[in-house]
Amino acid sequence: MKITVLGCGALGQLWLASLYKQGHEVQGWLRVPQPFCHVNVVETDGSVFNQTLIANDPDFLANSDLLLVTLKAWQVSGAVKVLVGRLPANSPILLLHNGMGTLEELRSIHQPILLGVTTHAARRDGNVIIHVANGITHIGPGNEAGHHFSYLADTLHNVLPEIAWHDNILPASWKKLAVNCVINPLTALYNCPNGDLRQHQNEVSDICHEVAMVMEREGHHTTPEDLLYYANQVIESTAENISSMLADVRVERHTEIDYITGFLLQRARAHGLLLPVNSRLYEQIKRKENEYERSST
Ligand code: KPL
Repeated sequence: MKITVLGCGALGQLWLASLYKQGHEVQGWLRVPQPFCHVNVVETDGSVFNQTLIANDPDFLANSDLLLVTLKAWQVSGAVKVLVGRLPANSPILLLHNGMGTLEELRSIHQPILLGVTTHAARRDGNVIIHVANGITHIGPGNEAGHHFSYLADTLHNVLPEIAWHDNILPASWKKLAVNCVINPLTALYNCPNGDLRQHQNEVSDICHEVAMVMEREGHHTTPEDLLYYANQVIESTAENISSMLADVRVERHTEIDYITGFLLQRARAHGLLLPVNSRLYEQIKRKENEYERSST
């Protein structure tokens, strides 16, 4: 396949390297246009992929079979809207990011959209991307036109396993949202690795209670206990990790809070629910973000 990867951060480079190794034709797409992108990935087995690949080639984009979007949630809809008219009409766009809400922002787009959530962990260390842990990527249709692309699961599974196709991706997206609502703001506020949240079980449990209330109203059956069990599993399996939100805060970058806790609060409001614990966390992260964003302008 011919695939353009939009966003060449940790996850983007991991996909570029994996696709290239499986013989797919790939290019990167960067916001600041440049003809090449450097991909430097250390795999989980220690092997290194270090190649310069083409980037921002409009002809390649116009013939791409897939646009894989690995940007941060808040960058997605703006960037996709700019590129969508330059893709073949039936080529799907696969969104892989933390949080939810981008589908609503892209509602006017008729291009097939797929949504994915992943538990692969990759982080930047200087100029190198470390593939920290293998995981599962759940993908499924994000709009009506996206329903015909289940075959992609097999193709992508051969590239970066595991891939699971879901005719309804929303339950998997909500489960991941629940974990991000717990781990991301708490680690950013306590400035700690994920594993330290073992010491903050009351807050972890309160967040899960509130998320479960919203999920039930959204029609996804769950219980606070299920979410707490799952969140604690992820806290254990990623104990050494620095969450993406803490990483953003440390380098004073815009965070994904509006698409994580912010999305949860928006859905809660639509159901007339008040979420005091998540509202407080949202305010605290926004205050932090505003402080450094204001001082940099
Ligand atoms: O997705 C993550 C993130 O850091 O954004 C978790 C699951 C919390 C792992 O760190």
